[in-house]
Amino acid sequence: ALLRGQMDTTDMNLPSPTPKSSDPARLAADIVDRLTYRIGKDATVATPDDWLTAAVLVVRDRVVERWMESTRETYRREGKRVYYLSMEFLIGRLMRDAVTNLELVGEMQEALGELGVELDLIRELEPDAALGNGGLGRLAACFMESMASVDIPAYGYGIRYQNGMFRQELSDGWQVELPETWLEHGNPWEFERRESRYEIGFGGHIERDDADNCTWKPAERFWAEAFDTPIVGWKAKRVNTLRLWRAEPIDPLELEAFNRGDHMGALQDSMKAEALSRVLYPADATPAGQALRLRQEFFFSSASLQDILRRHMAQFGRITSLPEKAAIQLNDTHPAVSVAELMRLLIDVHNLDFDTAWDITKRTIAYTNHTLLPEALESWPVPLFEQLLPRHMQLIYKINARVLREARATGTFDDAQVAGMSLIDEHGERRVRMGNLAFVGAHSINGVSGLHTELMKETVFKDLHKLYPLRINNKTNGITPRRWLMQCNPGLYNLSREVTGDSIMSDLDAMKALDTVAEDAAFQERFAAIKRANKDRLAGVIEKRIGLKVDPSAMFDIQIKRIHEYKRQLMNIVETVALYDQIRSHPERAWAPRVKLFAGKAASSYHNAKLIIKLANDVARVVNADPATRDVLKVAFLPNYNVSLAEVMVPAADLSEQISTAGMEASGTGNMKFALNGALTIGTLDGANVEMREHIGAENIIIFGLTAAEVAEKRANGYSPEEVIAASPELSQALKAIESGVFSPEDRNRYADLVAGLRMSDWFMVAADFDSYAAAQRDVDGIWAEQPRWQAMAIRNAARMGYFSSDRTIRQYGREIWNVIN
Ligand code: GL9
Repeated sequence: ALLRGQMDTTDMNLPSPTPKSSDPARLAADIVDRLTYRIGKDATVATPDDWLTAAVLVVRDRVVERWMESTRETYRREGKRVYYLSMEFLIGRLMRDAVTNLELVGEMQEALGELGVELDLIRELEPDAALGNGGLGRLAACFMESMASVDIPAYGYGIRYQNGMFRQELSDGWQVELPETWLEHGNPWEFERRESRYEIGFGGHIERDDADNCTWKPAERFWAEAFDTPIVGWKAKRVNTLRLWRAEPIDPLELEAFNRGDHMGALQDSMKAEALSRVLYPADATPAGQALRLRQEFFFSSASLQDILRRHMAQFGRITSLPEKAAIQLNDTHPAVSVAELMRLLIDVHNLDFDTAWDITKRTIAYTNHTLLPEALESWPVPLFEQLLPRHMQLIYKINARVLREARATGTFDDAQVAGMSLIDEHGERRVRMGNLAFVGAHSINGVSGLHTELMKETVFKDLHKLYPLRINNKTNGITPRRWLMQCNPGLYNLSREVTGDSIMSDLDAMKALDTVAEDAAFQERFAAIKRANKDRLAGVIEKRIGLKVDPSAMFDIQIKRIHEYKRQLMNIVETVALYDQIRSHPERAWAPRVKLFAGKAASSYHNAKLIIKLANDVARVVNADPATRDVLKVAFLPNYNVSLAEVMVPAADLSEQISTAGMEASGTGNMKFALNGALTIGTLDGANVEMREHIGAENIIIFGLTAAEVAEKRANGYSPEEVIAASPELSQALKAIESGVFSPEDRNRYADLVAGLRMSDWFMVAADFDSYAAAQRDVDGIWAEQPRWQAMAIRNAARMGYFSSDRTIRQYGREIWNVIN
């Protein structure tokens, strides 16, 4: 063999790699080394991007040893591995994450300093990896970091989109979407694994042999090629792998066609492959419904499962032990086709019988549901499914027959209930229900907050829950305190440690010690000074981005998240208009100065969401230009919200807006980030807000509005928004101003339909909750006027967020679903 070493290296006496030093002088020399030999540039001509790349390569080197050791350790121990399958990983920038978790911040600063380069400046040049839409994708990123931090052997599997989430620009206040090119300067974090590739098929037919064994003969075939990014846990205890797949053509160039002169046709395969991993669907909580999306879902599910089975067989040699050695977590229904693909691989490739395969599948797979919005439940037209994945369609019918047999055998379900449990929706065009497929193919189905999990049992999965009552469980979301406290708010982190000791990054519950100094005037002053410095920095960003000057001593009131009607940015804007009216009518009152900040992207096809962005900008234009309110009210919409912008806005917030219609936000995770950074929350009893209130204490959070049960009751019994509006002079006046064009004099009808929607149906209960919201805002003003009280509340918020560390969430998954820790 050419490579003897591939067989057995034990007695070969190979030289070991040079251990990587973390001495600043050594780091500096290594950076120059990478610049010279890897990038091929002299220090005198190196651009800031070159310095960043060189620095990343040096940091990456420090990760690799721990990475290999982690992999070897799991192998030696014959440990169980966790596989997190997700269409989205919103990881953002990795430099600061890696450097802090390696505990090399000071050393890297010094090393770069010696070279005349500022770490904080080149860090800002790193592209923000936005391979996700919002909360679901960011949760996957926090989970990856936590799994490494709590020492769980885990792989994240997803798609290496060439274009992630679009870049948002504002043109005259309207959202404009532009492609994001995060790979423009290459990606020094990743390792391309040309040897790790799998064949992915679509279409074609099924061949059956005499023994009734099936083989799928796809008509189209591609490669999935792996790119690995190391994910460093806290103190580099463990380094896990994020493995993202890129599609490659099997036939990059059909020479025969090319020679015929059909140059485009010759590249057909390449173009089809490229389309597969080209772009992230930017629809938040509404399925795209296009064939390409289903192809993407199958592409990464199949590649990941083939990789998982290959690794399992290579180490254990016996497919039936899969559930003891692998836990596969499906992040929402996007990878739900994995249920059918795992069945196909077990039956057609590993020659198991259906029953054994079904048992293994269910014991290996678990599913997390992230939303109850009916429009978000994925389903695919049967003809499309059948055409792209004929073998999977067969298996789904077989699985369905079995589930429906089990349901009927209980004798407790009527026909309508059985139809609701079916994997096939038979109303109108027949469709494959991905949520039901994920449910029946999993041993665990979890929601992401206590409320959401209970609602899941009562609504979408009511009957499946009755049939399999032990499967649904709750795992309340969390956030990683490394990125969302230590890295984004070093001031507060360092101040906290004076009181809590050094353990908070591995034990966020230790923040509780801050309770003891919540009323301490000297501590409050230092706490407030840190907030003020963070606000000064954000004020600088606001001025730079949109040219607006804001007063950092005013209350920073922030709502940042995807723009969605259920998240009710509209209610916030309407209340802003009402407040503006009030201030103008009563200039003599002592108004609490506020800066109202918004940021977030709207799905490209979501008309009302885009209109809401425009409204925020229109209101901002009028309010900010009015000398009558100049000293007390400013409104700003910051473009292109992403993880990096969140890292600046979250630590600068005084007030966090978490005001979704109760029952509609599955959890929320921004709510947790704000509270941990010492903002007060104004919010509804929705998602994780409910549990935040329990932990923070009802006296330290401002709750208003209808409960989920009250919302359901109102919707069921008919609710008349017009009556509610008529009874509220503030709301009436604000709506009249908006619909009559006060904020859009150049197009007076711009908001007529939007407001008519509130008057006529108001599904999201904006009118119903308005007065309660406005009153809560005035309570907030009252607290703001008593600064010592505000500061005490803010400190208690930061102190009591320990439960919402994603380390806690991941440990619960590890114990209760994956069985990887005891
Ligand atoms: C979401 C929920 O809407 C959030 O409430 C929840 O916090 C996150 C994480 O569990 O999941 N579900 C969902 O589809 N999105 C969420 O944010 N949207 C996307 O990010 C695509």
